[in-house]
Amino acid sequence: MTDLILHHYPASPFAEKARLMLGFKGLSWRSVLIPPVMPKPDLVALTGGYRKTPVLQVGADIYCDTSLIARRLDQEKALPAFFPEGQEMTVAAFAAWADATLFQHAVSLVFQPESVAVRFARLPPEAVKAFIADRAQLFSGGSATRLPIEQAKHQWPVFMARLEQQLQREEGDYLFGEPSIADFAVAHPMWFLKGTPVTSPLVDDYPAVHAWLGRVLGFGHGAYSEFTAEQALEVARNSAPAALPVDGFVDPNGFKVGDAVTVSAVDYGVDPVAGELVYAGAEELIVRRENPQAGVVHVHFPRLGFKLQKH
Ligand SMILES: N[C@@H](CCC(=O)N[C@@H](CS)C(=O)NCC(=O)O)C(=O)O
Repeated sequence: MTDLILHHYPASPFAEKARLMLGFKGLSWRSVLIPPVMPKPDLVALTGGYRKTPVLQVGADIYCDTSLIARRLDQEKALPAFFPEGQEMTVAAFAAWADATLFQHAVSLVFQPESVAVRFARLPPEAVKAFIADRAQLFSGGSATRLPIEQAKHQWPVFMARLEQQLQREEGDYLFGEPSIADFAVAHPMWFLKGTPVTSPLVDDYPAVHAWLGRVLGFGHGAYSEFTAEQALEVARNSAPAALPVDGFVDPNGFKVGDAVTVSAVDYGVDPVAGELVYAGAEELIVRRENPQAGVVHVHFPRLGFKLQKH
């Protein structure tokens, strides 16, 4: 069973990034809806503790973080590529900036009181309170901080003017000519802002960005069908993890295959995942773990933005 299974929820911007990446590749996938707040027992049974959204499952292999999910999808279907030949460094670095800085600004803008009042208008006050408490917990222990709204408002026009200028060139319809991971990483914070009329002018006031966003969102989500968390766990239990990559990469901190380790994000959602290190490469870390619900799984993380510690 090698179906692509995306664990996600509709309102998540990073999940939208992943859905658009699947659409861009024209892939078919299974959709497992997860809760937007903790607890997420079925997801954590697969990841071993990682709680962020989305997570991609392929059999008994679990991929955390959209930067790694993009690389896994390129393996699944090489073309069209997220990292076009000759532009690998440019588009990866640009995407990392957008996923961190641009997204952080969008979060601050979306969670300003005027926008929250509209976005959460139909939710009962307790649900809003629970959401805010969950997100405070999400940030505890990590290096990321919430950007004050004044600072987000102050800086946003700089980013938008630069994007507008980049997209006004005539060399192609996308940020770097042909589509790349950079487009998907910039599109999801924009999609987030387009969620209510309070914040949508922050995107729509820029005509080239507005037109470009229409093209990226136009890739759609690919073909998907609903799947339950229990079905996804059954797939994991009934599958064996894929063969491990083989290369001569030497971990700079001396971690070796077989070490008992934890892997955690450094920015936010830093919940550690404990297991046996089975691969430490230049881009990717893989930890083997076992639990009764999921069986033996390999949990994959990007090296960038995560830390490895002895367990
Ligand atoms: N670097 C991560 C960021 C993922 C992320 O921040 N996701 C948000 C939702 S858009 C999240 O996990 N929020 C808390 C949650 O869903 O529990 C990635 O690229 O996947």
